[in-house]
Amino acid sequence: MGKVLSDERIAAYHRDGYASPVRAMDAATAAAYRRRFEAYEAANGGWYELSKGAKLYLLQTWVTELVLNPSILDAVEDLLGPDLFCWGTSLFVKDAHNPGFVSWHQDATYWGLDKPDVVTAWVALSPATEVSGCMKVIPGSHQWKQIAHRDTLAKENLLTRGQEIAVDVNEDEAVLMPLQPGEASLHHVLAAHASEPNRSDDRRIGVAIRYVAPHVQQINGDRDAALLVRGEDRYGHFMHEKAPKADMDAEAIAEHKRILEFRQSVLYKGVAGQPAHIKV
Ligand SMILES: O=C(O)CCC(=O)C(=O)O
Repeated sequence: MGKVLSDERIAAYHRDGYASPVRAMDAATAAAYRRRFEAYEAANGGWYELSKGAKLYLLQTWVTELVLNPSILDAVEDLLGPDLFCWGTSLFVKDAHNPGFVSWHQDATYWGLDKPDVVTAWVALSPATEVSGCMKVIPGSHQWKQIAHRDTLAKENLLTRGQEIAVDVNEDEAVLMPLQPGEASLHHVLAAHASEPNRSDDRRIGVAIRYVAPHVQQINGDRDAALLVRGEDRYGHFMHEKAPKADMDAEAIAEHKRILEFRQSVLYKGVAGQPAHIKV
């Protein structure tokens, strides 16, 4: 038995490349995070503007609290071990009846990380259902290793480059990962996943948190940065980030800007054009 995942669930994650659902917080707490997200969004020109703020956990304490959520960290520790960095966060918001979708892809494709010991916790702040376009995954696809992707830069695609996996994915094999507010799914950095548009009357709001084991290294740039969220760093591969003392604290804004400029140079290496959504 792990800290929160049973041996069976841990074995299933290693076999299938995902574990879902995992309870991260109760529904009332998730609703409170949704209110904080929507208040910040209202003050900052909509979620689209916000999505440019990858690594929002360096600016907004509600996101910092999410990345430090003990239940999420316990579950990720069961998969990656006791030492954990948060390497990035990304907001995935699909408004009601919005055509936004996510093409089939493997996260590892452009991240430049040299080992697959990277887990995403995707935390639902509103219902993520088949109708609202929850994530779907191909079980076992993390065993495919890295597959080539093509950049579509498609307008309605929420991904950085509109990237899609350059092989036919058999939709019949796909498994949905529906989540209630306060639940999270966990997926492997090589798992092929996607999601359909939101056909529901509510928004589908998710915060994707990327956790990395400290022995992983950035190989697309000289250095990378991450926030140590549990345990120790025995490797020194990442510059240590600082959590914000308060929302939009001046020191945090300066640090966030410096780190994002570097991060974009990694994510957009070799791509022409600059799609709006930075998915890390
Ligand atoms: O929110 C979605 O539908 C897709 C999220 C995703 O691709 C990810 O978290 O890696």
